[in-house]
Amino acid sequence: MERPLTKNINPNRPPLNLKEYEMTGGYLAVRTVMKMEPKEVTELVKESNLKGRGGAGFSTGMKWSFVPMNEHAPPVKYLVANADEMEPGTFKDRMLLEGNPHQLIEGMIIAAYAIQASTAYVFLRFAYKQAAECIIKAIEEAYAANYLGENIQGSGYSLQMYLHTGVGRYMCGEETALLNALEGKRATPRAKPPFPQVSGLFGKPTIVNNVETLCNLPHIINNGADWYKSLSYSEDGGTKLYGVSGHVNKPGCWELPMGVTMRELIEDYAGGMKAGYKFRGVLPGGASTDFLVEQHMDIKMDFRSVATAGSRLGTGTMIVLDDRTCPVGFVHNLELFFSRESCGWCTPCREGLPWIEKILLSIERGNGSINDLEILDQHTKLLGPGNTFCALAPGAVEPLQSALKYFREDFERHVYERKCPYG
Ligand code: L3W
Repeated sequence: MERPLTKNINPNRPPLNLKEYEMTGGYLAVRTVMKMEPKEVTELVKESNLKGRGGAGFSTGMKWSFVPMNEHAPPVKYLVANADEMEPGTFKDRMLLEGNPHQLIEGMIIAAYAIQASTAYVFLRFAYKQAAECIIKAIEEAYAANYLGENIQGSGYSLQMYLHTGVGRYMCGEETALLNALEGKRATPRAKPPFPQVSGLFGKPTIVNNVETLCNLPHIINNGADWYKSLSYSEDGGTKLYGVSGHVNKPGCWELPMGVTMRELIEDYAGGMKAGYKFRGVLPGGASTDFLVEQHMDIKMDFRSVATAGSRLGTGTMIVLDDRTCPVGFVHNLELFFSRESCGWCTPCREGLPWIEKILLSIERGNGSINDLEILDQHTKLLGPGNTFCALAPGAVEPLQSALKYFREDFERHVYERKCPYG
């Protein structure tokens, strides 16, 4: 089984420095793309079926192809690596940032060249201090070796790269809020369209790609689209960094073929449930996705299959719910997070999420009424897709709406017994 993204990551030693990275074939792909037309690079990535790993699964090559590249296109363009990993339960990008920072930088140079960006930013989560050190050092080494800066490797192409650390807001993971934050403004989302590919940072064409997405690029360039597609068990190309947390024997993060089943992840890689705990459900892609339950154990963890089962692959890092954890308390904790992280820009999200959180707290403490369940049901629709400015609130109500579907009895017991049955 090939693991291109993580094969050179060893958590017990510092990440590869530039020389060591070059010895593993690092930066060969930069030399290759500099001899290609930018359009050819985009076509190759489109052909590879690489889909965005930040949660939405949008085709990467397709996204790049929306950047205006004709003679009337603005001369200034930007590339941004979205490293603002704050989705609850998600810790996959951290592994790549701390484990092999040059792989990310090489991927960014490839993406920047494809859209002819002159400046690239790594937008990094505030709390990722160790990752910041790794990225700063790698950027300095890449400048010193002329993989960044003026006239890269004599190609005539120049690229400047900067690290920008956020201040710790979940909202900054949304690409347009991220761009506002990078401009020094309050991190509220922007209306789409126009999409950033046309009007992004400072109004210029901008591509925002997730860290894992970018780390795939050197391997696609070096080995081709067919090789990349062959790594996968599904129609989506490549491998995926999957994670499992919760009361399992071996919580962790593994690079596996895209499309392994949920059963393989939980039973084989995470070692099954801990003694004394039974599986009840799973949020497959961080917290802002719908629960899947026992009947879904054999579905493939790829974008289409998880959507067909009524959820989303999201970030691919799953949170397991067991039979000794109260589903109401579990969901309340998540809604507390989302309500605090709402940027307050649109009314349904600003007002609706704290309302949901208060109702859930009241139910959890045994003070809820059966009518509260009806109000929660209504709110999952009122805050659903199309009713809010961005994806934060629709994502936030996904665990709630599916908990009301699969664990309704637990909600009702809280109301009728006037206490949490889990003690
Ligand atoms: C041009 C169109 N471009 C879409 C582009 C768009 C963006 C990408 C995805 O949220 C989800 C969210 C979280 N013309 C386009 C187009 N694009 N239509 O494609 O866009 P979109 O709107 O589908 O999603 P999004 O707003 O980027 C991403 C979910 O991911 N999520 C959160 C993860 C959090 C992290 C983290 O902490 N690292 O990843 C988990 O499930 O809820 O639904 O670039 O421009 N017509």
